[in-house]
Amino acid sequence: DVDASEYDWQHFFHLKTIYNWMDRMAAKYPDQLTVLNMGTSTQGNDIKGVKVGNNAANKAIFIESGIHAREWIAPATATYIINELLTSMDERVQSLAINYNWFVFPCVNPDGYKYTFEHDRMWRKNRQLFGTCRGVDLNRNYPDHWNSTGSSSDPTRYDFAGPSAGSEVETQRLIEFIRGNVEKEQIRTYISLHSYSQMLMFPYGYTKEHVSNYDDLQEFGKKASAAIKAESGRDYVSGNLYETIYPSSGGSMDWAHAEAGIPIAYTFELRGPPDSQDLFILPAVEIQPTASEALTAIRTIVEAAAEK
Ligand code: ING
Ligand code: ZN
Repeated sequence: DVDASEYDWQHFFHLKTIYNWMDRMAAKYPDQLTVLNMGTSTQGNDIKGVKVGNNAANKAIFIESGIHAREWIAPATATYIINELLTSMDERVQSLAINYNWFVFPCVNPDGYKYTFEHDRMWRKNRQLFGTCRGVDLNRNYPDHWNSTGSSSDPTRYDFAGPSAGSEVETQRLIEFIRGNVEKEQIRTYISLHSYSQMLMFPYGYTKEHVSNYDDLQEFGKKASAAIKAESGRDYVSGNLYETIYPSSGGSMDWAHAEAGIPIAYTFELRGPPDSQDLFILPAVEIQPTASEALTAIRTIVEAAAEK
């Protein structure tokens, strides 16, 4: 563990350190950054995030990461984005900070994230108890075509959808936050960060039927992959989630788009390691380039949507 002042993007950090860092940033940038708390998790950990920007006329972008505990690159990317919005010398990033308000919640599964640091690096779900086993896959728990495809009713499985739609408090807190802010804050873009596979995906996950704005989301996704290719040479595949990765229901992105009415919704699968061992364990030297290309993709999507 390090002091929050030593926070960087060359290491992966414990929940407590990420939260300390957010508090430090709020103290340093009191006019631009506010720390928010959605509430507490199953095991009583705070689900903290930040709002960057406070121009009430601006539309907002919501970024969620760490819904899967072991995908450490996702929270690291989220804090990178927060930092860039406040400190970047790149005029294109400065424009994003000026023209949008940003809600970023780096660890929406704090119990699971802690567990990957303290007990089992490969844990994915939350830590809710079911008899002799634990954990709901929070990205299968959302109340939109819940448990209809690509999820399990078996609590021992990694993709357990939970006992009912929206059963988990982590799911409930995020839903409440979005419902309470989507209109007031004009949240028009929703980004969910995962690893690994290098993909930029949009709804739906539960069906191959096309969303009403399929052509726009496809176009923005293709522009974003081209921008990543130009920046780092990496190939990110873009497309609807069902056909690009695998059918799956109850994901936060489908809920955000279909139930909360947020038109622009993506799930990013960020980089995995260069060799094919331990696919969730990305070398820390990859944090900077991975997070940078993710921000480039978000910027490209937001800019392309603004031109419509
Ligand atoms: N992939 C995502 C998963 O939850 C996904 C893909 C996203 C499915 C959104 C459903 C909805 O399985 C990883 N790597 O977690
Ligand atoms: Zn994931």
